[in-house]
Amino acid sequence: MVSTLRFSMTRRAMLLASVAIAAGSVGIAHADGLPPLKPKATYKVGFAQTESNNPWRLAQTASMQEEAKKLGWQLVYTDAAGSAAKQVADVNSMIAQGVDAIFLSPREEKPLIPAVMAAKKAGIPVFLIDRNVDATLAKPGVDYVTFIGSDFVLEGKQAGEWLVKATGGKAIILELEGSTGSSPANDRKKGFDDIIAANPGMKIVASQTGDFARDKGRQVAESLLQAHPEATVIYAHNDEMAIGAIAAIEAAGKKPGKDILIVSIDGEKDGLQAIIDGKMGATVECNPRFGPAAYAAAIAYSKGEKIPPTMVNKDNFYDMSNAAASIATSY
Ligand code: GYE
Repeated sequence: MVSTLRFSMTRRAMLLASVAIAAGSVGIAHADGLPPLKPKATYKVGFAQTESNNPWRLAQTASMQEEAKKLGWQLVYTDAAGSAAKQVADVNSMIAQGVDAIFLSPREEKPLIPAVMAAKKAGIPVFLIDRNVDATLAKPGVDYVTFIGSDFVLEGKQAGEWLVKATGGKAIILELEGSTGSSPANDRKKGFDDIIAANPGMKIVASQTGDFARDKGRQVAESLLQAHPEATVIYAHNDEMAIGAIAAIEAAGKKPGKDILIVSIDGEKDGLQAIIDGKMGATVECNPRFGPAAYAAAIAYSKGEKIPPTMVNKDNFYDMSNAAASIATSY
């Protein structure tokens, strides 16, 4: 009995030691069940993009491609063209092609869970960049390596805080939401709503998705402005929809930036130009240039370095005071 116990403890210790050795050579997170990334001179990696219909996406893709080229890595690039179902199929095709690692910008929080799990099952580490998945269904450090991106709740808060100052706490707000079910749309709404809820003189009278797209933003803003002629503010979850809203305000015979204040998120070139032109009040930066951070995380992971479960980008805030100075480096 005693010897059996001693034997099983010894075996357990040996097992633990072998796991520790394996973890040491392929990454500490491997011990938690994540697939390893073997140290190699060069890699074939996948980047599953959500869509390519705005400057933010194009800048993100360019950054991923440029950095892969610099490192001499092969990049398998896919564009889901705005379809979560196609993005799942894109990830499955990367798995079939035997990529070493997958960089995924999940279009929506829930529908991409099967893709994350399929890659894990196939032994391919996944790095989520820019957008997140539902935290109750998949976990960083367990199902995927890490999430690299902005703090979207904070972005929404910053937009709200700017608005409180700019309006003296009095506003009738129309909200243009991003793609339904996406982490930036969920979190930008949450952060903003929290600030508005704490300010009794501010009210969101309508909130509808413009799918992060310029023309959809214009159309939705047009109908919301008709339904709520008393509105004084438009909060857009990204600059593209804000630019669309500016067109809708002008078409309604009103002055953007005066009759209706606009605050948004991203910091794309057209957004900064709208600030310079006095049509938009402010935009919270959300940096799309993920290439350097994404591949650096993969390299660190391959060396067995401990990767934090979330890696938050440091973002800027743009208003009249710095928009002109920042436009040259924008996208
Ligand atoms: O703000 C928007 C893009 O996922 C953070 O998606 C990103 C958002 C970005 O289409 O412009």
